[in-house]
Amino acid sequence: MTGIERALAEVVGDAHVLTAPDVTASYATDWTGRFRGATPAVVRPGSAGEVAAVLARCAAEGVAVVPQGGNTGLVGGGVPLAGEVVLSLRRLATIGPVDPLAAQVTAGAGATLAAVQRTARDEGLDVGVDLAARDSATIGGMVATNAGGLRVVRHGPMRAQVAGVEAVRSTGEVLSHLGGLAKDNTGYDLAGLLCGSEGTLAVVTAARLRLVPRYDQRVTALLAFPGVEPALAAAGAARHRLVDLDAAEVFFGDGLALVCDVTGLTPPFPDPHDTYLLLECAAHDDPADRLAAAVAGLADQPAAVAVGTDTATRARLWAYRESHTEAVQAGGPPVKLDVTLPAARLAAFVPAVRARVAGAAPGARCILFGHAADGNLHVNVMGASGPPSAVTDVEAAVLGLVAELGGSISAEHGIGTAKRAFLHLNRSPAELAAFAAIKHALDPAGILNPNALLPARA
Ligand code: 2HG
Ligand code: ZN
Repeated sequence: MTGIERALAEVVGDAHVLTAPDVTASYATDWTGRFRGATPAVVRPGSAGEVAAVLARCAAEGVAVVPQGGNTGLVGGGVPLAGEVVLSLRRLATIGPVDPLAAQVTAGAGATLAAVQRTARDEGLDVGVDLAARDSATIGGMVATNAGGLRVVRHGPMRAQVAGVEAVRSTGEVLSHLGGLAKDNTGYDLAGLLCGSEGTLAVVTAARLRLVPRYDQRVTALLAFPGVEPALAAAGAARHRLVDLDAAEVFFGDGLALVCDVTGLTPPFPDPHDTYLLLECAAHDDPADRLAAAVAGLADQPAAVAVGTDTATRARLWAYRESHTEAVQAGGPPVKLDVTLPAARLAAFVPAVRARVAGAAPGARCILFGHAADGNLHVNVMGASGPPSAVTDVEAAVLGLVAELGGSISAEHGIGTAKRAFLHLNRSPAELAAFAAIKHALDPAGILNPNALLPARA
């Protein structure tokens, strides 16, 4: 062990400083395999106090740290790309009792979303955010990245669920504000600031979460359309008409064919269609009639409809959408982009982005899917991951188009390391200067997640 590793072992115990390369390897690579780093040590503290002592020692030695939860991020924001120490928060997995009156719970940073969902559901409540990586994604990482997911249309992103956080600065100071008061106008909203800060300002160790009602009656409908315009018009109509709309997801014929090829799922309809819209309603009473009436009232009727009210049918309809990430990944690490467009420009973006990708990387496959009601599309480009310059051409082409259309280059996955060179497309020099000032004020040693979010210093 080196000097810093011994110092960290004094804090967390020898068993919680991992240094063997075969053990640390999985902490040094992201889920897609696109971002690969190396680390001298993975440190696994068991309390906020230990996180504080670890950070204080790292700051004293000028050792940079990459905080990491479930390592499900898709933008390289949790990968030690320049040999940083990995600070794994997974041992902070305690979930407090649910407060049924306030409808809140406090969860440790390392608790998985699925574990918190189970705790909340046992009390007749639920977590407002849901996403496909629920079994591995952790609350700390979800706060740090302001995770979005499948229910944003109804409950908002992670920031809307967070009523307070506990976090540790690189100075070793613990910021704890977990009271969860509904009204609390006592100064800066540090919890809000830390949501989406991607581990660059402080390390989130726990969060007080607002919970939402647990809706036991769910109905899911998959609608097929001949083009993207009527599908998005249907998503907009559903949003206005259905108070219990829980999700409105979009995907396309090429993505569905890929999903069916890779997973062996049978296609939902005998004939292929251009665009698919998955709507889900959830309520205390059966929302099936309300959903059927909304579909019947659509100006452009879908060419085909499949409805699921039982768990197995609903799961199959969801699998067409949720298996996209895995199906794309089966072709090797793709270029992954995650963008939002203004609602009125989303339909035009679809053919435009396909054309830009074809221009930047001839022969690459552009698989689009996402959260229709949020204007959020995931642009996955397969077969363009050759030389890094070609990847950058695709990224520059797509993100440039997004910026031209007034969109965001990161809807829900964050900037990470993948998009830091493009942040200027969305953020002015004045905003970036404010970001730098905040970073310096909270992390004066500059050791927290140095490769993520903020543009590299010249
Ligand atoms: C989803 O919506 C996730 O399924 C992952 O945000 C998106 O794989 C992706 O690009
Ligand atoms: Zn998504």
